[in-house]
Amino acid sequence: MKVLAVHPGPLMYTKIYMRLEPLGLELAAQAARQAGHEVHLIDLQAETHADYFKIVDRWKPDVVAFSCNYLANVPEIVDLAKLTKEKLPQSFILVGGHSASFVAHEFLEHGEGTIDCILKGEGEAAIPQLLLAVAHDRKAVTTVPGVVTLDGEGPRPSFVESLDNLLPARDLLRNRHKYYLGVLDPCASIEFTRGCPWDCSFCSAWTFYGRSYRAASPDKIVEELERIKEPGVFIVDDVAFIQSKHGMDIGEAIARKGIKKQYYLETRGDVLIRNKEVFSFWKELGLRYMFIGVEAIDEEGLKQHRKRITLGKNFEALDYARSLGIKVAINLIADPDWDKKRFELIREWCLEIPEIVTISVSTPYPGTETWLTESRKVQTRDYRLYDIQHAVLPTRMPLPVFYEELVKTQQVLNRKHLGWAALKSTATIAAGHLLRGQTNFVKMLWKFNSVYNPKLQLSDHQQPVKYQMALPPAPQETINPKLLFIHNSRGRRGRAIDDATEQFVDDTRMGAGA
Ligand code: B12
Ligand code: SF4
Repeated sequence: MKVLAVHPGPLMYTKIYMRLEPLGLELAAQAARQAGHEVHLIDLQAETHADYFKIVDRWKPDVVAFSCNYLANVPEIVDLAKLTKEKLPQSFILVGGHSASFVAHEFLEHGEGTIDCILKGEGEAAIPQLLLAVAHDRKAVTTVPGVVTLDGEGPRPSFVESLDNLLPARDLLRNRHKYYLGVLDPCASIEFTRGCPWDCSFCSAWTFYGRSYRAASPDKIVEELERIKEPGVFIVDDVAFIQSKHGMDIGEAIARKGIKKQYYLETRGDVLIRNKEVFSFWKELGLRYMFIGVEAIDEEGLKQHRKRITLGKNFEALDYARSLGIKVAINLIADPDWDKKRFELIREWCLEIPEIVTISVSTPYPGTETWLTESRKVQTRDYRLYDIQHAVLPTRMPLPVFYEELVKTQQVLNRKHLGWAALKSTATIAAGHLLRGQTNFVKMLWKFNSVYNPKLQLSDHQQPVKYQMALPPAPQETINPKLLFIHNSRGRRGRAIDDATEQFVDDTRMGAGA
C-alpha cells in the first residue's frame, strides 16, 4: 500500500528557537517500509498545507498516518483528516503519537468518522500489524494492540522488543537543511534511551512509557551516528545520561570511531552532579549545549512539581555546567497565580545568571497527574492554547496583565541571548553558516518580537473554538498510577540497566534527589 506519513505544523516555541526532525514519525515510517509498503513523509513544520494536498492529489495514498505528539496540533490534524477523506474516501486515516494516545476517544469523535483509528503507544511496535489488517480486513484492526476506533479497541499497546532494532527513515525527510537547534544549524536528532524513571506531576513522559527506562546499545548508537550527515545532533532523551556507564560506553565508542559532532541534550541537575565524569568527557566529544529542567527557584515550587531535587542541587549543577564551559538553557514554570512582584523577582534572577532562561506556563495536560488533581477550573478547552505558552487556568491578575508580565520576563532572554547581542558573540559561527547557505540560526535571532507579543497571546483566546477538549475529571486525591499509563507497565524489569535503577530507588526514598 501507499502510506503517507505526516507531521503537523509548528507551535510557538518551534517558530523561533529550533525546528527538529520528526524522529517518532520517521521510526513509524521505517517500520511501515520494512513491512513492504511504499512510504512518503511530509513535515508541515517545514512545508505547507498546499504541499501536503499536492501529494494527496497526485500520489493518492491508501493510508495517511499523522503524528500527534502535541495537544495543540489536534485541531489542525482533525481538519486535515476531514479534507483528506473528502478527496480520498477509500483512504484509511490513522493518528499516532504521544498526545493522540491520551485523548484517543475525543480525537475520533472530533473526526466524525473521517479518522479511522488512533494507534496508541510506540508506533513501530504495531504499525506493521495494523497495515496488514487495513490491507486485508479492515474490521480486524480492532485486534491490533493500541488501536482505538469508534467501534471498539484492541489490547493495551506493547513495547518494541529492543531499541537496537530501530532505525528512523531519515532519508524520507525532504529539506533536511531546514532542521536546526539554535546555533547547531543544520541539526539531526537521535535517541539513546527511552522513558524516564522519575514522576514529575506536570509531565507525561513517564505516564506514556509506564515509568520504564530502556537504552540502545553503544554499538547501535555509534552506527546510527555514523550515518548522520548533519554536524549538529540533538539527543532527544527525556533525561540524558542517567546511567554513567551507558554514557561513558557510548562516548568511548564515539572517540574510537573518531566521530566529530556538536551535541545538545536535556538532563536533570542531580544527574549532572552525580555523573560529572560523563558530562566532562562529552564536553571533549563536542557537547556544546544542555537543557536543565529547573522549573522552580523555590523549594515549595520544586515540591509542588514533585521534581525530587533540592534547589541547592540545581544551583550546584548550574555551577558545574558553567565550569565545563557548556552553554545551558533552563526552564521555569510560571504559575497563573503569580502576581507582578513574583514576575519581577524572576526577571531579576534571570538577569543575574548567564544561562538562557525559558518560561513556560503551568498547564494541566491529559496524561499528567495534574490533569487529575488540579482543582482550579480550566478556563478554556481550546486545544491550541495547550502549548504551555498560554494560560489555561485562572490567572490571579487580569489575563492581559499576566501576558504583559510573562512576555516582559521572556524578553530578558531576547535581550541577553538573541538579536545583536547573540550575533556579536557568535559572529564567526554565523558567518560560517551563511557561507554554507544555512540561514536558520541567523534568521532566528530577530524573530522573538513577531512571535512573543502579549496582544497576540491574548487574541489567541478570542479565536472561535471549533473543537472543545473533554473536561478533566473531578479532582482526585489518590490516583492509581496504572490508570495513567499508556503501555502495559513492565515495572522494574522495564528499566534496562540496573545500576541507575538502584540509584533512582534510593533517591525516591529520600524524597529529594541524591
Ligand atoms: C524532544 C522533545 C521536543 C523537541 C522536539 C521534538 C520534535 N521535533 O517533535 C523540542 C525541544 C523542540 C520540543 C518542543 C516542545 N515540546 Co516536546 N518533547 C520532546 C520529548 C522530550 C521527546 C520526543 C521525542 O522525540 N521522543 C523520541 C521519539 C522516538 O518518540 P515520539 O516522538 O514520542 O514517537 C513515538 C510515539 O509517540 C509514536 N509516534 C509518534 N508519531 C507517530 C506517528 C504515527 C503514525 C504512529 C503510529 C506513531 C507515532 O511512535 C514513536 C516511536 O515509538 C517529549 C517527551 C517524550 N518522552 O515523549 C517532549 C514532549 C512531547 N514535549 C512536550 C511539550 C509541551 C513541548 C512544547 C510545547 C514545549 C514548549 N516549551 O513550548 C514544545 C512544542 C514543540 C512543537 N511541536 O512546536 C510535551 C507534550 C505535551 C502535550 N501533551 O502536548 C512532552 C510530552 C514532554 C512533557 N513535558 O510532558 N519537544
Ligand atoms: S524528570 Fe523530566 S522527563 Fe522525567 S518526569 Fe520529570 S520532567 Fe518528565
